[in-house]
Amino acid sequence: MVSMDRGISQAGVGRTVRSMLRVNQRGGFDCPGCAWPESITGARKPAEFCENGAKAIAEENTLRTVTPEFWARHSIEELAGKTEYWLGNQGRITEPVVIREGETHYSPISWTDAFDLIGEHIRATTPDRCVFYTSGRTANETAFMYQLFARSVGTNNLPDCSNMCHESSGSALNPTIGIGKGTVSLEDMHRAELILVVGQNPGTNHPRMLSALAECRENGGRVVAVNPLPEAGLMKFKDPQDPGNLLRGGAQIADEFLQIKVGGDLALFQALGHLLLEEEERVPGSVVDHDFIAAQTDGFEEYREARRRISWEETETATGLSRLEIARIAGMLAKSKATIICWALGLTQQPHSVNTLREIINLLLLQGNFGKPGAGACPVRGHSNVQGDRTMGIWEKPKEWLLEAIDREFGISSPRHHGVDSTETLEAFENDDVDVFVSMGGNFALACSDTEALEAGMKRAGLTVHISTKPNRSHIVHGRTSLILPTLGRTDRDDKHPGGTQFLSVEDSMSVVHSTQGRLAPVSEHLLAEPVIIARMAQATFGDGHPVDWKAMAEDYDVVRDHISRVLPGFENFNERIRHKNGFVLPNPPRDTRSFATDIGKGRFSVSPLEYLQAPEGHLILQTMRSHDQYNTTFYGLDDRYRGISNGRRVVLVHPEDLAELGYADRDLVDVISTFKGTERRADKFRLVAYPTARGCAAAYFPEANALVHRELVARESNTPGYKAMTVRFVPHGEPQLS
Ligand SMILES: Nc1nc2c(c(=O)[nH]1)N[C@H]1C(S)=C(S)[C@@H](COP(=O)(O)OP(=O)(O)OC[C@H]3O[C@@H](n4cnc5c(=O)[nH]c(N)nc54)[C@H](O)[C@@H]3O)O[C@H]1N2
Ligand SMILES: Nc1nc2c(c(=O)[nH]1)N[C@H]1C(S)=C(S)[C@@H](COP(=O)(O)OP(=O)(O)OC[C@H]3O[C@@H](n4cnc5c(=O)[nH]c(N)nc54)[C@H](O)[C@@H]3O)O[C@H]1N2
Ligand SMILES: [Mo]
Repeated sequence: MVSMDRGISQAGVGRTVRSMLRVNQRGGFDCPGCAWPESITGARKPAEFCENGAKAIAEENTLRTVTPEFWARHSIEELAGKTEYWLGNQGRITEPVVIREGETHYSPISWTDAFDLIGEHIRATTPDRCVFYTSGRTANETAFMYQLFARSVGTNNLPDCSNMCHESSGSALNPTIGIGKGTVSLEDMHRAELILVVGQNPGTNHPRMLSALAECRENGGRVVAVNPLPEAGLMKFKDPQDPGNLLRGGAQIADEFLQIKVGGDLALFQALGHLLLEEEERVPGSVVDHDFIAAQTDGFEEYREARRRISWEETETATGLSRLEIARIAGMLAKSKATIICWALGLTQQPHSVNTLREIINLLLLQGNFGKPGAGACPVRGHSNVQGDRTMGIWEKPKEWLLEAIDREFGISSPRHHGVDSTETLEAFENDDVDVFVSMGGNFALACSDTEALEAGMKRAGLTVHISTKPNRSHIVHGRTSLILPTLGRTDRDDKHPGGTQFLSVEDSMSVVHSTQGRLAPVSEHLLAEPVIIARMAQATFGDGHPVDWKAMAEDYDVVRDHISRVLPGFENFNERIRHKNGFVLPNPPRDTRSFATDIGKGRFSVSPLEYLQAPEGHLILQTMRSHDQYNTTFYGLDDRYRGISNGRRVVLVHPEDLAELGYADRDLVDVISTFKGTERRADKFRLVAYPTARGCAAAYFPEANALVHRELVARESNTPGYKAMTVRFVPHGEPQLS
């Protein structure tokens, strides 16, 4: 198996097997691969992980190290020419290092000096010029301390990867159903009559979800995939847990596949709403859940009125689908008494994303698909604790109740004005408004839009601090002074505390909070745990006499959890309940009681105008996506097995007929130009690949194509970058073809 091989070559046999057996087990560690839940009721398989989770773990377990000698050997100038794949492959960083203005190399620094340097920089500027970024791997206790640190400094500048990911989901769900999270459990997935998987590639990004879909189908449920690409994991699935299945060549997961145009989903869901209402008129009482609508929702009449008429011509243009295809899915919806709609980034990264997601909520409300078995909304989250980080208060737009609760608990005065999100952080870098940038994990330089402008701005910032496990591009395009602080990962033992070995907790995509504990010996004795790093940054910044007892929290994470239990609703008796073998489930009004904690106390239908993406003559709509061999900006290899692409990432997938119309052929080398508001961005040397994507659309990989994303191309309301909404054209690349 690819993944075992990778583990063994990076980490050695014993280390690999030891860690694999503890993934997602009770008392083990949470797989850092994705936020898909484990069963809390049924049995867990001996190996509760997938090939890609195994790769993520192997990546972290590596015995390769990046020592001070590495930094002495390679100048920044040299490292700037290396690929991200090369950088990540060098291994785990072993000691804190620093680079100061005018220097060419990072060099070692003691932890104490590093923290003092951070304290000096923070004290020398104003809070609004400090930015605290978080990547979604950060555990709950860490996230809670981190936001407390930022607010103690005096800022809500807490951008996170969620801003670039599922922010649109939160923006759509909070006002309509009163919670920014999904409303289903894993058991609901198994019991659904119909599951729509929209804008998602679970075969690569959430492989364990395929088992849940397979179980749904075994129980008689049906699955519909909506995607511009015929994603292999959905169309044909090989369960790595079942060798027999593997040999037989896999099962088909999706009963129906709608090959939608990029950005056409709003039109699709409006048309489905129209057809369901039409069916209800034909056979009253057959489709619409009138009792539920009357008792629990608001705005139905306006919605019904708005959906009464539809232009089929425009719907077909927007979606690239035929009326017949859409009617077939409407028929399946009408019959289903328990429907789940799942979605991921295919729906969150376009200008009209928030409205698209509101249409999904309309459909679910229409049939009463909340708070009953096998039904609900299921935004499938990305990073393993991205949902938990927001629960813990990593939010640039905090609610007043949260700040009040923090202030009451700790005796500080949290700032009330909102902070910057990730896109605004990019703007702040550009405008020279950042003096201190602290990055709790992640790789902001590559993850965000407008790569060139961002990198240039980042280099002008006063101090950048990267709390990281492995080298990445953000370390190379660093601020005038820069620190890399190496930390423990999920699988590492965290036992250098007076109170003994510590554990942390995470929240999965279905609001289950459970513990995670690494057990492997860290690759270096110099690594510090993330909570310890935060505490020491705070101590160095505020000195003695700060009302928050940072030291107590760093020494014993139970102290952090006690604070959380008094600040955050749903975390009462946190320390007791987290020690329960399955953890605990956070309250979720739509799921638990069919109720909606919106400002009007009801679920809200909404009406949005039709909107879709249109490319002018000679242009295509470009989406960016992940390959099978990548974890965001970390690459395990250069192949994309399910899509049949090997040894290259600078590719653009285009429908063969579009290629022909544009005057290109498969394998031509081009430069890609994106256009937005009269400006152009260019990325050179991409290989065209004839591929059966929807007509008029193209697909390239994140992050290679991020240089093409204009920073103002964002989803309205959520400000999530329009990573799946670019207008592009090609020009032949001048140079001779690569072999
Ligand atoms: N192995 C692995 N696992 C991961 C990650 C990883 O990089 N590697 N990343 C993690 C993270 S942070 C996240 S957020 C998730 C991401 O999980 P996904 O959302 O599955 O990630 P993407 O690769 O961006 O895939 C988006 C899918 O949406 C489709 N799509 C694009 N545009 C549209 C559209 O307009 N309409 C529709 N209907 N579909 C569209 C694309 O064809 C693609 O199948 O995965 C998490 N899990
Ligand atoms: N074009 C385009 N751009 C995108 C997207 C897209 O679909 N298209 N997706 C967006 C999405 S969904 C996301 S979530 C973001 C991802 O953005 P980020 O979360 O910022 O990026 P990652 O690549 O996940 O971060 C990888 C780095 O995290 C560090 N790391 C790994 N494990 C640990 C740990 O345990 N602790 C610490 N402290 N550090 C650790 C390593 O140093 C590694 O280099 O990118 C966004 N950007
Ligand atoms: Mo994500």
